[in-house]
Amino acid sequence: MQVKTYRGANSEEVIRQIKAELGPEAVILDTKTHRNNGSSCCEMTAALEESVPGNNGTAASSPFGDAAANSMPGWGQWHQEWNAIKEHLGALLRPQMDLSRLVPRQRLALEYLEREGVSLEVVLEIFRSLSEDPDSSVLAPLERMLGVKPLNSKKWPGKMHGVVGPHGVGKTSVLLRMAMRLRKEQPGLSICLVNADSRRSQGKLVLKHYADLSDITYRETSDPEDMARLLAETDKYDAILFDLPGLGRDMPLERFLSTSGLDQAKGLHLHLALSPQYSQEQLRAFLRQYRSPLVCSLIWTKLDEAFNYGGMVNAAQATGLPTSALSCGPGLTATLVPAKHSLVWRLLFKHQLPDGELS
Ligand SMILES: Nc1nc2c(ncn2[C@@H]2O[C@H](COP(=O)(O)OP(=O)(O)OP(=O)(O)O)[C@@H](O)[C@H]2O)c(=O)[nH]1
Ligand SMILES: [Mg+2]
Repeated sequence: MQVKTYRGANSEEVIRQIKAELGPEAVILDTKTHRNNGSSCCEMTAALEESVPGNNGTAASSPFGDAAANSMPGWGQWHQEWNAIKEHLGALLRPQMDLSRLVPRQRLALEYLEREGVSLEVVLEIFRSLSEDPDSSVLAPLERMLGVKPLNSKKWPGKMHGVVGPHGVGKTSVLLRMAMRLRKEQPGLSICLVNADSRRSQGKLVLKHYADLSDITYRETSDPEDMARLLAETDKYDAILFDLPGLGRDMPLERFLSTSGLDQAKGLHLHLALSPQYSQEQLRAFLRQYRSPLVCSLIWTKLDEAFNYGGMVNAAQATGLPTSALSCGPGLTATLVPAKHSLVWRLLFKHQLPDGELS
């Protein structure tokens, strides 16, 4: 473990030094404030576990960027401690968030976001950005944190897509809505729906039924041999959509991908389905469990059942992943819309669902 002491005029300055030198995984072990020739001086001792991959001061900004970290023994424990420390740091920094430095419009927006479940860490970052420019809108820093990349064939030209996420979050529904949309937009397309764990998935009958009705090929894979056979035949199809099962707590996505043989799929894009209904703790746990370089966007489901939408900003900021689609309503005729910033802001600030219905 690398341990070093940093000094500066205030805690923000010292934390900046620590982040720049040790990267975001550094842990603060001790904080002291001294008076030096009449002025105050902040001193922090920070530590860094040398075996954490990417900890050379240039750690990837996205926790999804490093697949190896997922398999590290003790990583979960480390992450838990870091989260606790970040909360303490937030509490320390909170008094410095002097809202009177903002114009009333900015202050109201920031207070609203906090009530909406946006984490203190994110609120502090927005505060810093707003306090530098009284004319700026809260949407400017929000747009930097929450990117969008609408789920349509122009923005996502790859032919293989899969939906992953917790049990019951709405993966099969999203996948079927994707397939229906593709069929409607491009009637001649040869589409294959793959049930990638036919032993466990509950959605088998639904998938098969809708595939039959819509002239879509239905395939099942239950082991790496089935998967290898399917992957050898991808040329037959224009679009291949994978329905993946929810994973047990002790099964990280990376392990599932390698045991199912899906890690061999070249050009596969996985989309992580989550719901803003989940608590911050649950969202953090799912983001850890489903981290993988193959996961390239977030799809938000069950928007009609959520009471606030701050978790969408927190997850986007924590992962750096763009939001690609918004889903609401049960049944297959319900809405799956490609994400746009205007739709996300309407949800966040007005609780207006993507189909225009007010919650
Ligand atoms: N209200 C609402 N219900 C939804 C939404 N999406 C899915 N559902 C319902 O949630 C239930 C579970 O949906 P599925 O699509 O089977 O979820 P899943 O993630 O595939 O579930 P597993 O495969 O069992 O992990 C079904 O009853 C869906 O109709 C949504 O956006 N809003
Ligand atoms: Mg399912």
